[in-house]
Amino acid sequence: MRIDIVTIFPEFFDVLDISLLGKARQTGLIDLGVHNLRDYTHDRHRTVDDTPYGGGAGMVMKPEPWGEALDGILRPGDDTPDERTTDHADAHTPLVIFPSPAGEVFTQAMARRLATEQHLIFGCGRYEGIDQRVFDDTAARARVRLVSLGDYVLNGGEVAVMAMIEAIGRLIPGVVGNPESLVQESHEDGLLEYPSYTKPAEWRGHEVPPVLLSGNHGVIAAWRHEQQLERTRRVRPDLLPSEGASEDSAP
Ligand code: 5OB
Repeated sequence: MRIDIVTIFPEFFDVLDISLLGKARQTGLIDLGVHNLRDYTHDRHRTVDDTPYGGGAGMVMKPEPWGEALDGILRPGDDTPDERTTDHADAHTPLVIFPSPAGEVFTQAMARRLATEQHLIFGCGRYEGIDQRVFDDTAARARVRLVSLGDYVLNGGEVAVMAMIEAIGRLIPGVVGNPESLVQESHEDGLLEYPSYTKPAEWRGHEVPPVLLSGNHGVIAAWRHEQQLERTRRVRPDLLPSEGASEDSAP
């Protein structure tokens, strides 16, 4: 998978050289390009923002540097030139993601779909946002999505992009060594994870639940599933299908 990031803080992504995803880059599974938005400005101060039309607090990111940066990344021929047509709705067309609190919420299901893409481009906005015409202009050449990490405030898109790349990257075949470990995770089966224990069997007076020492794999699996349900009911009831939903909503 090719991943491009446009940001005014390129050093922020230096940490992608290490850890699991750093290995995926070395082996060629992930091909990462980080682009400094200021490299696409032409004034002495490398200005990327300006005051909003219509007034209001804060600054808005200017369209021109974004246009030039994305022009270079989306240059025709960069992505399977022979199959390039007017059809933008397939995994061969780059997908441009702008992290935004105004976007659709990022989920594990979205991460799974994004892990099948050939080329993802992340545009990290700062300040109060990016000139709307950047999204409109880009949508004429590529697929564009605004994606939110959740209902809270961040100063910019960088942290959101880092989280998305970690969630997506580990789902690319070969990036995580043991595919079994992927399906056991919280959210992969729609439930939270069961509690885990390792040795010693007793620590500071706390015992490992005896069922886990029983050696009976059927009973252990049933206990773990019950723990998942109990936990999910208690802290994330929103993840469970509500019992009344099907009756209440007549077709
Ligand atoms: N808040 N997801 C939640 C976000 C966010 C703020 C952002 C980007 C993504 O700022 C650009």
